[in-house]
This record gives sequence, C-alpha cells and structure tokens, in this order.
Amino acid sequence: MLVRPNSPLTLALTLTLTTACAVDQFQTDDDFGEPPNSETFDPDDGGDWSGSSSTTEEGDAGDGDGDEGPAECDDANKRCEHEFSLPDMSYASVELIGDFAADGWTNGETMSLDGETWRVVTGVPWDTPVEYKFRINGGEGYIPDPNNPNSVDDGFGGLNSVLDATTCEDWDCDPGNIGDFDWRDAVIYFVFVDRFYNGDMSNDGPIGVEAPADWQGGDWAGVMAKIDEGYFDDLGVNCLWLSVPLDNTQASGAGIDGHQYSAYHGYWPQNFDQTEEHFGTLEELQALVELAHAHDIKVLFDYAMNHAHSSAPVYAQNPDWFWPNDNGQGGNCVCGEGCAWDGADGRRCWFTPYLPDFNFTNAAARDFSVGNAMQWIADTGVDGFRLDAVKHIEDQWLLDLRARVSAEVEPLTGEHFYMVGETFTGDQDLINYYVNSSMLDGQFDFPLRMELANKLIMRNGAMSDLAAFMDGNDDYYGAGIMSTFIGNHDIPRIIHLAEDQPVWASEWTDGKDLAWDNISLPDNVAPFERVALGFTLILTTPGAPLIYYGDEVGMAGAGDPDNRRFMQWAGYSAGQDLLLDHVMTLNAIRAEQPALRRGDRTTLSADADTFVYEMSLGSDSVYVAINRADATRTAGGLPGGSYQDLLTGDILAGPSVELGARTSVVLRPE
Ligand SMILES: [Ca+2]
Ligand SMILES: [Ca+2]
Ligand SMILES: [Ca+2]
Repeated sequence: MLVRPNSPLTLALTLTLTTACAVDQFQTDDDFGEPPNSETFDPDDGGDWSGSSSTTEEGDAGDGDGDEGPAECDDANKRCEHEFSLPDMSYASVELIGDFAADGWTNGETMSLDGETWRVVTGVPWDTPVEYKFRINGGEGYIPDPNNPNSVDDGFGGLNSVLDATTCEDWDCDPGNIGDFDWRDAVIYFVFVDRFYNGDMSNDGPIGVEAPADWQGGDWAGVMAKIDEGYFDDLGVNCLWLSVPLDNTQASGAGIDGHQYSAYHGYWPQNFDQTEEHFGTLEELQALVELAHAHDIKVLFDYAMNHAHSSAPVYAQNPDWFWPNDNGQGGNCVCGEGCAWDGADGRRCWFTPYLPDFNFTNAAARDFSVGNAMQWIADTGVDGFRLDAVKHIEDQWLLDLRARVSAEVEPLTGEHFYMVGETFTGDQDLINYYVNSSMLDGQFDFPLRMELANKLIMRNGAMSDLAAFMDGNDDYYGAGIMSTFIGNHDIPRIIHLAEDQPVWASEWTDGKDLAWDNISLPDNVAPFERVALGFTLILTTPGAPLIYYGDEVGMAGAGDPDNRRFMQWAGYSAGQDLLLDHVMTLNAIRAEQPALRRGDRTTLSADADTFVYEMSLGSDSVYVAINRADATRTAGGLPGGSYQDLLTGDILAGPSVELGARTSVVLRPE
C-alpha cells in the first residue's frame, strides 16, 4: 500500500491494491519474445491508418461556415447568443453579471460602448430563465435592466432582472464544467519525463540497452526545476501532461524492430501502488503538483489502464483478471498476430507477449484498476488524466472512473477533473463515441493533425481542402474539449514533414524506417516557419492545444524512439529561435483573446495557399490569415477596415492583406 504522509485530498477511497511481492520468474528476457513497437502501440500500425477519415464533409471551401448546422449536444450544454444592452449615463465602465454562467456573478462580461448604448453578446443557457444586472464603474453601483420590467428580489434589498427562457436555431455547445478553471483555456505541454530534464543524478539508472531505448535520467526533480525557472510560464503553457507515474519494470523488452527497450516511456507498469524510481518519490510527485499549482499550472498524468507488465504482482496473483493470451483457435492473442487490433479482438488482445491485457468485464479487475487511478488522484491532487489506448479497453472502465470522479473527487475539489483520451485513428465517429459526459471530456484530434500536416506543413492539395475539413470538424465533437496537436511521441517530429522536401510522403507515417538513423535538423529557416504556421492554426482555434516537448524548438527525430531525444535546452539555430519566439507570442495572444479559445470559427476565404478565418465570441472578433506558399500571397475575405497584427504590431487594412512567404497574421479590428 502507498504511504500517504500528506495526502492532498482526504478522499475516502476503498482500495483493493494488491500487496507487492517478488515474482522474479517473470523478469527474464525469455518472456519478451515478439515485440511491441517499443512500447505503446500504435495499434493500427500498418493497418487501417493509412489514414483517411471517411466522414470528412466535402464542403465548398471558402464559402464560409457552410451548412453543417450546430453541433449536437445535450440541452444542458446548449447556449443561445443574446445581446444585453444598457443606455449610457456617462458611465466609465459597465459589466454584465448574472447566472448565465457558473461564475457569472463574479466574473462579469465586459460591455462595450456603442454610441449611446453599452452592449455585450453572450451565451445564455438553453430554455432557462437568466437573472442578471449591471455592474457600474467597477462596482460603484449595481443596477437592474431599466428596459426589462421582469425582475425579482435579489436578496440584498435590490432587484435582479430576469430574461425569460429562450431557445434558438443556432446554438453553441458549452462544456458546462464546474470550477473556476475553464478547460477550453488550457494549453497542454507533454513532458516526456525521462527525456526532459535531469534534476537528480542519484535516481539515474540505465539498464544497458542502446541509449535511445534506455533510461536517460529525466525526472520529477527536473520538471520542478523547470517550473521554478519559469520555463512554462514564459512559454505560456498552463497544463502539463506527465508520463505515467506508476513504477515500471526494470526489465527490457524486444521491440518489433528487433531492438531491446527499457520502460523509460512508462507504459510497462509493474507495481501499481509505487512511483517509478527513475522519476522520483511520491513526496516529490506531490511537491511537483503543488509547485505547478502555485504557478497556475494544471497537471495531467498519463494513465495506461489497458495492461500490466508480465512481471506485475497483480498479474501473478490474479491471472483471472486478465484475458488469456489465447485466440481460442490454437494460437496466441497478440494484437496483429493471433488476434486483430480492432473491434472486440482489439479490446482483449495483448500488445506484446509480455503485456497481459486486463479483462475489464471482470468486476474485480475493474475495481482494482479504477481504484488505482482514484488512489493516484487522492495521493497527488492531480487535475486530470491523459488516458492511453482508449479503444482497447472495455467501456465500463471509463464509465466507472467518470462516475467515481464525479461522485468522490469533484465535490471535494470544486473543480472539474479533465480526462482526454488517445484513440489513434482517422475515424471521427470512433473518436467521438467516447466524448460524452459519462466518459471523456475530449480526445486528441488525430484527424485534424493529419489534415493540417498534409495541407499546411507538407503542402499537398490546397489550403481550401483544409478549410473544408475544418468546417466539418469544428463541431464534430459537440461540447467536447478536444486536444489539438501537431506532434506527439508516436509520430515523427513535425519538423521533418516541414522540410523543403518532406522526409516522408504520408502524414500518417510512423517514421520507424529511419528511427535508428539519427536524422538531422534542417539547416534552413523555412521548415521552422512552416511549423510556426502549424502552431498558428492550433493556437488560434478552439480546443486544448498540445505542445509535444521540444516541438516548440522544432527538435529533430524520426519515429519512436528517435522522436523522444533528450530535450534541447541551448544552442538553438536561427530557425529554432524564430519558432520558439512565435510559440511564446501566440500563447500570450491566446491568453488575452477569449475569442481564440472559446469562440466560433468561420472560414472567410481559402484558396491553394491561403486560409482566412474569423474567431468570434459574442460581439468580439479576431481574424487569422495564413500563407503556406514560398512566395507572397494576397488573402481576402476580411471585413473592410483597419487591423492590428497581434504577432508583429503592424497595422494592416482589409478586406485583403498581403502575406509574406510562410507567414501568418492574427488580426484585431482597430
Ligand atoms: Ca535523474
Ligand atoms: Ca521501476
Ligand atoms: Ca484491452
């Protein structure tokens, strides 16, 4: 059992953690016959992820927001736009306050003076009366709406105005989560702990496999050092995704490429109730979460619930909690061998012969695993999970975890516990299946990543194709908060797709063919400018954008494990400096412009090389224009008038703007 000296949460959790014991007979290399692909598993490797989503709506690019209609979501999440107004009486400032939002009485909506009238447009709950009033001059006075006779006692001797319940044809979907933090405001950074920063040499411990596949020393002390130093604050990141913290096996395992691997990635859990000793102690992990919170940074743990390592005591003691590695036809049930990666087979198959697969149709197995996840929340005060390999587990695991989090964690913290899943596929419907209030808040948007890599980064097809894809993708996941990204640990570093000649022809490549060739960083600036455009896209559109460690400086690397090189902390090239500066600036802009995080996106124009869209929230609009070409292009579709480019400070005039080669602008009307 875990020792919990300073448990940040006093949750009453009933646990069924097994007692640790030595099971040495499983820790031999003999148990690592055939192989994973080094670790997790790109399930569909070589299979159906040649890529394409069959559900892309082929809209008419460039003609605006198309005819998709509003996103589907529960009535409780629907919001209708409503304009509130107040005649001016020489006020200095006016805010709308009320119960239109969970925090609406404290965090009002700033109103703008339009001639003689103060106005603001905001989303009001579906078919629900709204109480509101106006806060004058920062709190000098509070007045009800003089143009609305409908009012009630406010409990303080005054009146609240009441807006009658309304519905609408064109609603928005609001996640409606509890707490002060709105997860649509998150910018996530994936700290691949072993490869990030070595803050404590005393816990280093390579096991003797080739260096790229061995432990390299990164740890929680190193992450804390970087939080302390202000690296994430400066970068503009407010959420960290950390590698799985559970103790992993010390053994090596063979990968599909024939190389031996260590468990540096964290996906081979052995002792579920202990921390990984290469990363640090529970006390350090608690301190890390606490330090992050002091910097207003949220923390997500990676949690891999699909399997245990064959050396895990839980497997030795409860073999019936796992699917047998037997396909019932005289063969094994390793994924892609005796069993298929997809469908029912895909939920019970073993990723490798040494990763026994939990059978979560067994209630005791499920209680153990969900209880373990809950215990990590209780022990650390973590804010959410990144959940691995979602389509390979039984749905009931997700339903159970969400139910327990809602019942036991959120009432104590008063904050929403965010869960984002990984389903590596181009199938939007399969991804969306898990995005609902009973399972996941969102998933990684693989279809968007692939489309933007293909069109914007690799320069295939036309930018109008990307616009059409996004017109159909924007509302696909309803009230879900998807995580948008351009890189992660399972695909080659994005910089190589941005080279003048992309290193691979397919955006879906796993890049394993060059994974041991130590490919180098391009020496010209153009590829970094292209990656910068990718960041412009994900940092000016809705979702919780993910930055994979090192992508902010365009680090080099082919497929796994080459895409997990140790973080480069100094000696940046001109291109790397340019990219880092761009990402920092974009994050600062995103933080200041709610329309970029929570607004609705509308395509204004798109052609072969350019893409222009509007992000609007209430009466507020921000415009983005991108040129992927290696030459100047003119992009149109903007409303006429004067704009400031928030990236450079330059003043530009609509309706058309000239964009230099491989540049973007983020425009606010002047
Ligand atoms: Ca270390
Ligand atoms: Ca270990
Ligand atoms: Ca499974």
